Amino acid sequence: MSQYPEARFILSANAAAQFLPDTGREVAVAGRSNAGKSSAINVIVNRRQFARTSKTPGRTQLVNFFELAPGKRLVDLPGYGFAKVADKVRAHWGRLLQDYFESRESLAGLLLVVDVRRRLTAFDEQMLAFAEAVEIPVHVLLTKADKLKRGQAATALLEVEKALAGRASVQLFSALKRDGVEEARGTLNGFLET
Ligand SMILES: Nc1nc2c(ncn2[C@@H]2O[C@H](COP(=O)(O)OP(=O)(O)O)[C@@H](O)[C@H]2O)c(=O)[nH]1
Ligand SMILES: [Mg+2]
Repeated sequence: MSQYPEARFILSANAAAQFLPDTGREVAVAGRSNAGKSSAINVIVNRRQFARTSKTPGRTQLVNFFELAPGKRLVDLPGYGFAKVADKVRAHWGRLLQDYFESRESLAGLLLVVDVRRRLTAFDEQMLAFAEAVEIPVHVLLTKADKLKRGQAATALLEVEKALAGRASVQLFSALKRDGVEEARGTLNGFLET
């Protein structure tokens, strides 16, 4: 059962003019492509349909708005493998994200999805900088934790905690094993409510 039974995809935006009205509260979810963002969103919201939506070709480079409940939104931000994209695409991405972070009064927090095996990348540092500039809290999901042995995962968590140096809270997560889901949901709900 989804705790957001009315959750639905609303629209994809390629420019600030297309963003939804800036009312209520919303939480953004970001992650380098292939980090496991779509899988994390599905498990946290408990709606398989969300995966299909974000796998729609073309939408991975757009800002995707979902309504979880009246006045509460989840926003799936575009991500990519940092080294692979052309400068033009990266410039557009940067502008779109900057417009998003700077314009949204309703933005209450950021969930940053990071592959636990990669630690923090340049992409993640950029997202942390965007969030810091507008003073919103960030929670890092170190996902695919099932791919590491327990001790390795614990070490990764400590290393990332140290690298974050208080800029964000952080937890281990596995969409596959459904580990850390309650903690992630608690953080999402906290961002949407406070
Ligand atoms: N083992 C494992 N694989 C995962 C996990 N989360 C995602 N994946 C896999 O990683 C790949 C990318 O996942 P996806 O959610 O599409 O990543 P996105 O590009 O960030 O949206 C897919 O093959 C997923 O099945 C996880 O927690 N554990
Ligand atoms: Mg995805």
